[in-house]
Amino acid sequence: MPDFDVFNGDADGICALLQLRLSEPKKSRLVTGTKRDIKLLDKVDARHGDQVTVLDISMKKNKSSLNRILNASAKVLYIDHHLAGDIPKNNSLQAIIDTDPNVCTCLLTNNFLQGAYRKWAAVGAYGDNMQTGAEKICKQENIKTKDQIELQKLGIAINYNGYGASTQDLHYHPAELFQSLLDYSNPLDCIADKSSVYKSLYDAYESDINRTTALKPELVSKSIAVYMLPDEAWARRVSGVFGNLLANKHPDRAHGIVSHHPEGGYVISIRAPKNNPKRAGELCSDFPTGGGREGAAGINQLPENQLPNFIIEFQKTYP
Ligand SMILES: [Mn+2]
Repeated sequence: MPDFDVFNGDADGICALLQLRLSEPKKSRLVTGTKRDIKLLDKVDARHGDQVTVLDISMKKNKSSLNRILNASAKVLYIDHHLAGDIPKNNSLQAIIDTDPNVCTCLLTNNFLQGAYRKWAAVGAYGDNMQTGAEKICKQENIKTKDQIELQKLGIAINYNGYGASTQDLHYHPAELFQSLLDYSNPLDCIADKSSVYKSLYDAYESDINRTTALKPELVSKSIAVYMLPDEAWARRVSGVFGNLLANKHPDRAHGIVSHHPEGGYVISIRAPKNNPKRAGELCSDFPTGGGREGAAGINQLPENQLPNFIIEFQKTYP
């Protein structure tokens, strides 16, 4: 049976796996989902001798399944930048975990592969809103400014595709998107190819993000802003990239994006201030279905009556 490649359906997860599978091509079983679908190891039924590669999902949130997989004598390569909790001591586990707010899974994978596919690492880092890391790579690669902007747009478009309540909300299933991007060892070739997914994805992103310009914050101060999005699929798709856009525009402010969960309650996206990326993960982890990292976090389904309480905690976190 083929091995398992388990990856977050956002730009960071997809571009980390692109680097690995361009370096070591293999037909694997792809296990992924929307950006918020992170308990992916529950879906992996690995046996003795299987290789399981896990990218860009919290080890803490997948701990029991990870132990089950290790107990089945499968080998695991785990690369991630979310909260991990205690890392199991097991010779079959190779864990590369770094929760530094300026590091993402693509940058860790780039180091692991000694820069084998730096441009794809830059795309994923841009997608995860890690400009500093992405720009460093572009410098090493002597990438022209014009191309750098294109790599950033590709990263944003792939990241945008990951957001939605279910994979039906997405333009492309993340596994399908990964497969079609795997045709390009150089992302600039994907950008230049008029028949690639890039153009249609970027057009969709632009049309969704343009609709946010009419939105006014529900709550705004020097230190925070909260936006409520309408109960529509475009709003669910755009919530994460809209948060990144606001974070870049107002780097001293923390941002909360509230969108509607189709089954009731709210989906919350939090961006810590870009100039002090701290405490977003802690804040969201205090609520059931919440989690994330220092700079960016979220709650998958916040009960309606919990919203006022959440806003109070948000204000306390970023006074
Ligand atoms: Mn990531």
